[in-house]
Parts: sequence; structure tokens; C-alpha cells
Amino acid sequence: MEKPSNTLKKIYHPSKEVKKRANVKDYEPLYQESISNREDFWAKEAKRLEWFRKWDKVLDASNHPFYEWFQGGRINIVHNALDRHQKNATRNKLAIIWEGEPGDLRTFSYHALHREVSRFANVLKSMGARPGEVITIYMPQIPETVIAMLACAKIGAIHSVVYGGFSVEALAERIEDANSRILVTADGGFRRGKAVGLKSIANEAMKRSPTIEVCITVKRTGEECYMENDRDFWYHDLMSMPLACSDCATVETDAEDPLFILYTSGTTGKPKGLVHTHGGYAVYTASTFRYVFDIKPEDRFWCAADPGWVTGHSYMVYGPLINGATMMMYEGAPNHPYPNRWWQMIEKYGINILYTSPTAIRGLMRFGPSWADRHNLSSLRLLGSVGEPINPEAWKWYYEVIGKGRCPIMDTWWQTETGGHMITPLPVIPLKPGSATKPFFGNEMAIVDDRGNEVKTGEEGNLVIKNPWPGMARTILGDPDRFVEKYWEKYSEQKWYLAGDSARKDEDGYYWIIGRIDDVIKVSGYRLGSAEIESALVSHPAVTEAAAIALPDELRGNIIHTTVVLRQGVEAGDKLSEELKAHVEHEIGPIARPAFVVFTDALPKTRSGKIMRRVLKARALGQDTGDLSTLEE
Ligand code: 6R9
Repeated sequence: MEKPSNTLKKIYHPSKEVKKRANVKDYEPLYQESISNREDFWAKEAKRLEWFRKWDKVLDASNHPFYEWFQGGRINIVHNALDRHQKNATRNKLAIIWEGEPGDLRTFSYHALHREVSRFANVLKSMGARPGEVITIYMPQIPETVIAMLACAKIGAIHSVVYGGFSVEALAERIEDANSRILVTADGGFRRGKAVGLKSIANEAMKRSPTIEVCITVKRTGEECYMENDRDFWYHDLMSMPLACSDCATVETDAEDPLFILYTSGTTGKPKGLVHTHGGYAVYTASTFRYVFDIKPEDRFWCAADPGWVTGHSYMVYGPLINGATMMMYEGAPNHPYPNRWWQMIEKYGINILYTSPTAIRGLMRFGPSWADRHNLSSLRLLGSVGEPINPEAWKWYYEVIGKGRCPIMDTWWQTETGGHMITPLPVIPLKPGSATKPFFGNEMAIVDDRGNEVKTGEEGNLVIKNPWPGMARTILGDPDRFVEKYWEKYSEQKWYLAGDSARKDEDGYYWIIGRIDDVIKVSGYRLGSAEIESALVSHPAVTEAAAIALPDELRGNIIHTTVVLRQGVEAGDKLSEELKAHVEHEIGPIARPAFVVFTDALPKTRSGKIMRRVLKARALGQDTGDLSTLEE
């Protein structure tokens, strides 16, 4: 990681105005209270929500690591995100402001969103959707994505949103793992002025994973797509039928009933379907959203992420809606048609809080400050960052050019597994550029060595979480053993959660995240596994073996470097290298396209046959490959 230059060592203290309006004025006392009486703290937070039946027990820790929160409680997250707002003035407030890339605008009041969700919930029911079944959603960034998610949750079905940037194999694998019978998709979406097809990919995926019986397609781009009799239906056709009436009861679910699964990359090729619940997840996203973004009724909040990422689930959909906030959603590329697109929308819609990723900031920083300077950004009062460490240069640009030195940056560290923010500033916490600062309420972290001893201040080690929290993933769909093995086995004695990141803690107790300790690669903030890319390469007939590693990149955080061994008789060359890149793109998605394909006769391996990615990385970076004595050949 780059060393912060001296000017960036500065500590940024919150201004008087920020302090005055903050929901939490003083972090320390509330933090101390939250960790000494964890269950009381969370019970108090949970009381802000409406429960059909109050819980009997806040936390049941008897079956570690399968914790249960708000045991015995009956709730539905959609009742809290939509239904209960119909009883008061929030009903007339905007829930969603959406702008399409071509410039079309759609807005939904809480009343309208509630109505659309109820209507689509009835459509899903008419297709036989049942509580507990997994419905796959593969969509561009349009309001129907949110409507579909909420409609699933309303009827007690489990949504599995697959990021629209993923491709055939990634989608097919996720459908099959979840044994999903219903797929909701769209003909396509607009990106950089072009219609990007999704239905064509969905069609190919359905051929590979035949579990889908019903596919509902939203018309967005209007492009021609193949529709199969008895399987394929247009969203607008179904929504215009009498069955799509706006009267639909919200199902009472148990606090621990699954709300969604979200697939994420791990160390093996098979993506993990992490399971989140109606009760604990609702409480956790609602509280983190409220405290970290300091939300007020008059705010307009924009999380410029994709709904297919956990950030979209927690801070585009559930956190904002439970809090009755107005959220902004934008379909396309940040620099289309010009690099002022975002700044123009902030001005036009009067956005108060912007939450995005370092990669997006770096991408816009490239075009210089003049694009932002053309616009009045004075509505902004808070900024946020998520997905990877934010390098101090980008932090400073975001702070000065976008926030005009007025807006604190909430650099939030968390994961698909954690459901919500874990290490994060609050507006009143003094900031150090590049540090996610301190643990959120109720959480205790540590930086430890392999045996679990705390490392010295300033030293690098494994980041662990020492306690359960309501937003934690409950398991991996269909594979509880993998859940235990991946996150809880290493420090099983202490019952700590292994985050998979290395980090250090400084003398002020600030956390600095360094990066992944496993084979997870973050490209532009998106999470991919080396093994996924490797299996995509090996699925090409020319390849027998492959290894993928991450190389640092100024813009995207990381880029993918691959080394492949070819089948005998196959000739290496630029043409094949391009073909392999395109193949990975077709199988997983554009985000996974390797920047480099290097041909070799053999991969460096340990005697036990493990690929030594460390050696490949050193070679690629032109560095000393270190001790090779354990190398097989
Ligand atoms: C929310 C999300 C999780 C991994 C995580 C870490 C990296 C996320 C970060 C950050 C440094 C931050 N990460 N936020 N690193 N500072 N503020 O990104 O979830 O896609 O599951 O990725 O992302 O490496 O372990 P997910």
C-alpha cells in the first residue's frame, strides 16, 4: 500500500455544523455502552422497527457459529420498509428518484412503490411463488429491480440478485446452486449509450441450468429477444392483468427466516450463497444507515452502487427504505455522455449524501476538477466510500473537489458476509484519509497473528471480529460446513470471525485495512475469486491449467493477470490470448476480463501441488521471487 504523504497525515475534525446536526454527538460513551451491554443496545435499536410479535430472546449464542438474533420475533422487512410508512406523511414522500442513462426520469412515492410491490408480489404468487423459495433477479439498474426484490420479501420468498454485469456461466451457476424456479430479468439496460442485452445471456444460462420454469422479462431497451412459449412472460403483460391488484398481504416471517441470498466469491471456484435474515439484517442496516449517514427526513441519499452488490441491498434498498429516506438511483455510466453526469444529477436533484466506491472516484478524478466545478454541489453534506481501501490522493480529491472541504467522508469497511458497516466513521469522528476509523456500535475487533495473539500497535495482522452482530450472515446456502470452515475455524477456540482482510491499528485505535489475505481479487470494487477465473480459462479447449492473480492498478484497484498452460499442440500467440480474454468475459462478465494472459509450460507449484501465486506475482511485477526451495520444479 502506498505510504500517505505528509499533507495527508492531517486529521480532519468535524465542523461545528456537522456536530450540531449529528444523530450521535459523542461516539465513545455510546460505543462503550454498546459493547458492555450488547444485547440491550440491539434491543433498543430493534424497537424502532415494527414487529408482528416481539422477540423472546435478543441473542441465542448456544449453537456457535450459528447465532440467532431476536429469537421468537415475527417481522417482515417489507412491512418496515413500506407498509408502516403508509400510515403517516412518509406515504407522500419520494422513495425513489430514478434517472435512466438516456435521461428519462421516473419517481415513486412511498405510496406508489408500495402499490407496485404489492402488484408484482401478486404476479409472483400467480406464478406459484411460495415462501422460502429462491427467486433469481438478473437486472439492470432500473426501479423494477427494487420492486422485484421487495415483492419477493413481501411474500416470504428469498431473493437472489445476480449482478447484471455477470455473464452466462456466473448466472447459470447461481441459478442452479439456489435451485431457482423463477427468474426475473430485463431485455437489457443502457450503458455508455448502448443497449446491453441481458435476456440473451439469461436465455443461454437457462439452457445450462434447466431449473427455471418461469422467466419474467421487463422491457427496458426494446431490443428483440427470444421468448419461449409457456416459460417466458413480459412484465408489463402480467402487470396489466387483473391478478396484479394492489392488495397483497405482507407475509409474517420469523426473525430468522431468510430474506435473501447473495453470492460472493471465495477461494474455491464455486461462489458462496450467503444467507441473510428478515430480523437481524433489518435492524442492522437500519441502524448503520441512520447513524453513519446521519439521515434526516429532508435528505436525499444517493448510493451510486449496483443493486446486485451487497452495498446496493443494504444501502440502496433496505437501509434507506426502512428509515423512510428518499433514495436516488441512476442506470448508467458515470461519464456518459460527459464526465459531469454525476455532478449534474447531484445539482439537479439536490442530493445531500453521496455513497460510492474509490474506483468510481478515481475514474472521475482522471478527468480533472473542471467537470465538477461547473455544478453547484452545495447540497452535499456527507460523502461515503466503500469496496476497497481509498488511497489518500483519491480521498483528498473527493473531500476537496466534490465536498468542497465541508463534507466528512464515511470510509465504511464491511463485507457481503457482515450485512452492514463494521468499521466506519460517524460524522463526529475525526478522520484520517485512508482509515475506516473505528468499530461500529456493538462491535469489537482485533488485529491478531496466526495463533490469535494481538499484534503490536501499527503492525499488520489478521482482522477478526470478536462478537456476533445482528447483520451477520447466518450460513452459506446448502453448505454450513463451508461457512464454519471459511470464517470460524481458524480462531475456533476464541469464537472469532475471520474477515479475510489484513489490517493494522494505529496508536489512536484507528483501523487501516490493507487488503485480502486469500485469493479474493477486488477489481473496481467487485469481488472475484482467482479460482473462478481459473475455471473459466480451463473450460476453454486450448487450456489445461491456469492461475489468476491480482496486480495493483491505479484506477481499478486491481487488474487480473493470468498464466496459462496450453494443451499439447496448441500454438500460443496474440490471437489466442485475445480469445481467452473474451472467453472469460463471456463466462463470468466484463469485470473478470484478464488484462494479461501469459503462456507458460508449467505453473510454479508446491510439492503438495498448490499453485504458488506469490511467485507468479513477483515475476509479473519484476520482483525477486524469494525462497523457491518448496517449489516442485
Ligand atoms: C461492502 C463490500 C468485501 C471486501 C472486504 C475488503 C474490501 C470493503 C472496504 C474494503 C478497505 C473499505 N473492502 N470496504 N477495504 N476499505 N472501506 O465491499 O463487500 O464485495 O463482499 O467485499 O472488500 O477487502 O473484505 P464485498
